[in-house]
Amino acid sequence: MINNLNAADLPRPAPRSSNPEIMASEIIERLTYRIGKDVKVAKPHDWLTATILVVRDRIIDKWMESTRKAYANNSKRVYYLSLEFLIGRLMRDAISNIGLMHEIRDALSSLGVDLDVIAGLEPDAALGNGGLGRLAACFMESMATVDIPAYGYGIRYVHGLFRQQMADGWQVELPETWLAHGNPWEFERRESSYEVGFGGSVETIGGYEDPQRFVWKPAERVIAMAYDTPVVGWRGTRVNTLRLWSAQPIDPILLAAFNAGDHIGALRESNKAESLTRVLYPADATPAGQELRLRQEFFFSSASLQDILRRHLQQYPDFTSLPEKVSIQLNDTHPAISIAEMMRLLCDVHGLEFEEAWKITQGTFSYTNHTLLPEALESWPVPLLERLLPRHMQIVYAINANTLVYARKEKKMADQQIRSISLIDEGGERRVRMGNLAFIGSHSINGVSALHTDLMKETVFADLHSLYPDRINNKTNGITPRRWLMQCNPGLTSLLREAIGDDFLDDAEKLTALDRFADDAGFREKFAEVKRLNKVRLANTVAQRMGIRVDPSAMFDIQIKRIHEYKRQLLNLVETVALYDQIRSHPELDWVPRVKFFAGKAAPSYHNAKLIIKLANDIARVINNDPAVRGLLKVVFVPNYNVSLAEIMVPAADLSEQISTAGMEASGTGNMKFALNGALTIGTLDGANVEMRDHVGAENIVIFGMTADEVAKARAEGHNPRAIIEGSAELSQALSSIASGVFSPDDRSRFAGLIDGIYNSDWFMVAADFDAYANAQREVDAIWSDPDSWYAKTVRNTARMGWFSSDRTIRQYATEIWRA
Ligand code: F55
Repeated sequence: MINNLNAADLPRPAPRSSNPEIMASEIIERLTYRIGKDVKVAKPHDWLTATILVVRDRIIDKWMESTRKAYANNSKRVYYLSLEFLIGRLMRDAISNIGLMHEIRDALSSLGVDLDVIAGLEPDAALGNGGLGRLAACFMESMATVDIPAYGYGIRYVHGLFRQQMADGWQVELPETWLAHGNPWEFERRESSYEVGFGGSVETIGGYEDPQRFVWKPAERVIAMAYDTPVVGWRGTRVNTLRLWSAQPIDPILLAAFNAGDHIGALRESNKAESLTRVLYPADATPAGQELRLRQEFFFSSASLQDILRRHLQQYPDFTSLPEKVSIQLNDTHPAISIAEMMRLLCDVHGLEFEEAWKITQGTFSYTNHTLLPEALESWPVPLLERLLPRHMQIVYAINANTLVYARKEKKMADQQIRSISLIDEGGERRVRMGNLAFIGSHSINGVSALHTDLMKETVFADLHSLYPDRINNKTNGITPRRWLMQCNPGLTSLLREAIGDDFLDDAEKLTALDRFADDAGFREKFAEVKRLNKVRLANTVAQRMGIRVDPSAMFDIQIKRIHEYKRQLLNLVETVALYDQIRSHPELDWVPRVKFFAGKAAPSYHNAKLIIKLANDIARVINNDPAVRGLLKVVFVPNYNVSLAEIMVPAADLSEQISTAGMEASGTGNMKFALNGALTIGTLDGANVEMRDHVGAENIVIFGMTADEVAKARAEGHNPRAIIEGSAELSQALSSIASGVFSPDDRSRFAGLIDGIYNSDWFMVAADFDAYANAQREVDAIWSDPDSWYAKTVRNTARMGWFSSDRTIRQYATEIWRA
């Protein structure tokens, strides 16, 4: 064995060449010897695989170097635990970050292959639902970019987020199969396997005299096997690892049963194990609450922690240094059971005392909250936890006892506060509150925008905040400018380089140099031309996929995100109907031609969200076919929204719709992508919109509607939507036409329930904000009608959005939370 040599003395492969000719011959080599095909019979997918293998080689050298460096320097390691990583495609990102775009393109074209064509065949890794999962993907790229030794831990779902198809305007979910052609990015690590248990009982050893020890005897066990994907930072500075766990049976087949003729029964256990990591839960706000989901959460938490502790012990004598050398960031509460699992591993497996283990646990963990919606806060029934994770339930009780004693005795908290900070929700069926567990077990709890963080302190975590006033802090979200500017918008990137040089490529905040070009008519014209070409590209995509023709000279007004009542696609649709009515009643006015684009998936069990999709399609059919509209308004619902579609739609937007009910969108990140790419935002004072206004300037964003305080007040005091509706002729007409079936002649009452919700409670303030929104839209029209003013504003948006780079966010996590 030679692995006991010094790193410097190890035999190494020759460095990979970046010469296009050599890379071309390597691609042929991979095609022949790895895929087993010659050039004549190779399919486009084979070219893609061969190219990825050649790109991957160039990353591996840097990958190993990064791993060695972290070890040699005794650097602190950051672990990002997330049940979701919404990555999208990897190849373009990787090629561009290692700076080989031209070379690979040339290598391929010398072989008669078009890089763009094969890049388009790469499936999206859609291992996430929406913003939370996409944030994890941006963070992975930024952590590599700012040179932080980091690992992402998650689940290697066989099926990512479902594909969305339209059947007569209704969403239909189809299984997604991203691994169908194999996954050339990943490395299976059979040696990194861990056992994860479920069920069974807890045995107590020792007692009065000896220190008491607990041993969990699980009834079921599965193997967690690691798959590693390299994540390259900008300019290839550092390559980190995304480690995704796959569940494997301990016995692939029960031979005794098989031999006894029970061929199905022999596979039952094996199938059960594998089903653990088969599919991503498709809900992005309401936790599924099924046992399988809790199993997924514990499975990946336990495997990750075992891996983390093993790596630590390889390098350090014991766990006293854990908080100094390891930071574990919990992406929402989905991995919160890790707190109890860490305590179990430290106490039961490694023999630490409870108090000592608790200090280490708290010093190591930090938790990010992504939502305040009460229905989104995870909690698990006590009986379920007791049955599936009996030892963890004991640990939860022990943590709770310590916390409540401290709160009552030292902090003199009253019953009401004690009830709210308790890990156990006693109202009704007893449940364990995962948010409280994550909070109490962490030294840092952060929100994802300034407003959201303030609301965390005032609402769900008010009592925990008064108990631990130093813990809550803000880390406003960001997006990676590599994917969300340089790759998705090469036209704009070139123009920016021409205008302000290359500094912004390494530091997005250098985009401020563009500010002065807002007043330069020549520049604005070029900026507008880039936008036009991006709109043509989207128009072509829509023509090709849906057979709908849209005019690229119209304003492209885009709302793309998960479908949710709080995100208020319905407000946008109602306003669309009102505008449609206006255009027909006032044909003599100068209406600004618009195309309203929508895209997004609804959770399969979210009835109203699915109805909203159907409404969008019903409205589109009527408006797009009405000659009285004279093409001034078009509505397009683009199916199967995913990262790759976003990469086409974001650069093509003139207007970005960020219109959630104030106080309900924790941050939003799509808002940032659009503004960076030169769209004007119409939005509420919600989430990160508030900080976007501060950065781009109030004159460069169109803000409307109630504030979070006003929403809270209206809800508390009860507002009267009926009176509001009666007071607005446009709104009443739009609502009654939808409710009466103008857009659904085949089922006139289809939308009656949806509209009743506005009349009867208007929880999401659709009626309350309607007039303000409609007026804001006419203000947008006025700006559009003066192109100089429009493009001056949109240029300033691009110039001033650099702060929203996820590099800045990650640096703040690193200095203020991880101290890495
Ligand atoms: C997924 C699963 C469950 Cl069980 C609950 C929530 C989710 C989820 O996808 N949440 C989510 O995407 N939250 C979003 O996080 C973004 C990143 O912080 C925010 O920008 C956005 O406001 C928030 O809704």
